[in-house]
Amino acid sequence: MAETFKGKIDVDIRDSVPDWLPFEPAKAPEGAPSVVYVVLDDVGFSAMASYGGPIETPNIDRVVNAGVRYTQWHTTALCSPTRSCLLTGRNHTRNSMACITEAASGFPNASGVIPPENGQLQEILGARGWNTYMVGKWHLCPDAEMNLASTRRNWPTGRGFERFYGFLGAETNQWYPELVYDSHPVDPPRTPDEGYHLTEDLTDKALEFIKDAKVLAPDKPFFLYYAPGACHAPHHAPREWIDRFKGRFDMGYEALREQTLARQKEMGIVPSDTELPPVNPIGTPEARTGPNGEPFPALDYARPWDSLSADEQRLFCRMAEVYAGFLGHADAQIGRLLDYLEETGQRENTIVVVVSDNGASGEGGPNGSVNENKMFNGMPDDLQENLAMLDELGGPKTYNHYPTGWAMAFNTPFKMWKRYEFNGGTSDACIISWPKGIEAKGEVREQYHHAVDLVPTILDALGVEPPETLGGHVQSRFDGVSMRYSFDNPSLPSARATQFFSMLGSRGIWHRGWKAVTTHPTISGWGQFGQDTWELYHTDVDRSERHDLAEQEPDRLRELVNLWYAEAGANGAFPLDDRGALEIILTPRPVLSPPRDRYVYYPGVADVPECRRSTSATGPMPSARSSTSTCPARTACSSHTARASAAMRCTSRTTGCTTCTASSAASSRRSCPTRRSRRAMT
Ligand SMILES: [Ca+2]
Repeated sequence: MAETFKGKIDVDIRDSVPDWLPFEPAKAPEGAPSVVYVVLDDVGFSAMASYGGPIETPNIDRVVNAGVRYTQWHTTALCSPTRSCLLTGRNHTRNSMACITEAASGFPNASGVIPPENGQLQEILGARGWNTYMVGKWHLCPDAEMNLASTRRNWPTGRGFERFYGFLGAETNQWYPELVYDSHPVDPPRTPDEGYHLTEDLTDKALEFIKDAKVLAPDKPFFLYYAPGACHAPHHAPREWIDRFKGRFDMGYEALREQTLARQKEMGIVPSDTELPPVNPIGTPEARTGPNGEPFPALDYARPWDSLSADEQRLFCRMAEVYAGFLGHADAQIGRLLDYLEETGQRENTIVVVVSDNGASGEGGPNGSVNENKMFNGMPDDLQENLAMLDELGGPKTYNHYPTGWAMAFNTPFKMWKRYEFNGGTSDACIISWPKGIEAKGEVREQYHHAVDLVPTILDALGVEPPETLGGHVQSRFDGVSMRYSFDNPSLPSARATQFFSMLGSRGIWHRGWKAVTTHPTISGWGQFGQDTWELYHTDVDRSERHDLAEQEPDRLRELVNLWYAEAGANGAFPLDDRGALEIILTPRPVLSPPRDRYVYYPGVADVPECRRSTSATGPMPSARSSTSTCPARTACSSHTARASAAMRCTSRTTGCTTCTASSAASSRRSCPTRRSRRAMT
């Protein structure tokens, strides 16, 4: 808020009195805490040992042991939408993030552009005297603005972060990332042969940013948004980290669920009578079709472990070991951040929040993939080919993702996974510690909360009033409420009464301990939302959504479904979009410059984004279903890295991978006209 000049202005400066106040930057209150958000990606509710899971994260445990962890904290079921909630305190549809930015559809609920009236935490804190830094995954910028000719209004530096080092899209190769530093792309400082991994690089930069300012202003607090690629696909981790988990998943994913649930009960993470739901709770391609006979989504089911061949079990186990190594390695990097804060005496007065943005991912399908770009190019994975790559999994030659069975196991005790509004998609880890401000140490909290609650919580803890205007924009109301009351009060009732969910055709509503949820498959193209089956669960006692009470309590179900429509309307959630992936990808969207006949490339310029579909956003949309590609070549290399695959898609080659040599991944970056290998549904 601008201050009025209170000095005196005369003709001669000697007769005038200055007043610096209107011109000085804001200063945070003395002793104001710093804030660190650690936002993990696609880490399911039960992946970490602190939530009963199989993967030890001793450094995140340092946060757990110094604070509280929530067992009924929720997110949207997807990346960009949750990230918008974490930074704005508003629901995803009000943030125009009904889905990921790549799936923007040109409606107020899904433009991929967060409205300025929904100010972001870094914008608020930056204006109040905090330094603001971000490293890692952004995913809050529309496709058409992710290039060097575009406005930077929706880049991290355009939305309040003073410094940024990371990637703009949904995912990136952890060995050869597509890095942006503030406002332009840069190359990684090292190669994998020289010991490079993205999570380490991001952590180096986070420490550098903090130290750069602490040298000059040791008392100035900061907000760090630390968002590693871990553990979104591609699952890439140093070999020694993967090998630490060798043999740890040999029991298979169904047995892992049982072991995890037993630990969760012992730890008080879930009620002691919680039961595991069946595998494939909403159907399989064999057992269910849509209202007009449409197929069930081909990849959204899990194969029973005992139906797998020994070779398949061996391959699938290694895929889980790679994921565990990826998370364990990220945890070690988080440890470096904590070490620094402790060694410099800052930890006591730093609020550290660790969350995941959604449940574990089912995008690997029932068989997983050694190179998920194959799936995106319509090429099925081949078991023998994949087995031959077993020792390479997680390394620079793969772009891998585990099968759905592990997603289910890492979401224990819940149903389904990322994209779905069952708790498997939306119930996530949330750990908050602030040694100076929270007395509780290592305690569990059961109050029901959501990603939209974090911004009000942080502002409450910092004593910062939400601004009425920000950058000239009158600010809208928060959907979230502060969780601070629960820090030291395990028995107070939830401050939340209602939370609505909507993602890719899957819908749910929680209200005072009860939840209604549809069985509508996401990305199914089924439509006909009025015909959806709604199930009813008493989640206060039935966290795993095991006992459907729809028949016993039809009035309560009707009330909740009506409430869903009311909340969806109030949150601008319509239209609903459950279209298939291809149709979503091929939706006409704004383009920076119209298609033309001649493209001129100069040597030495920055990398150029993927070529675009030659349909303008305002023009007709001819046969989206039959159109096959934005590029003349879609066939990806079956065994090479995504970098090479990306190159394949954007050159005029039609088949085969001519860049596929052992050393080509790095060199192809300069010859490839693309830096990006984004996927559709991440
Ligand atoms: Ca995610």
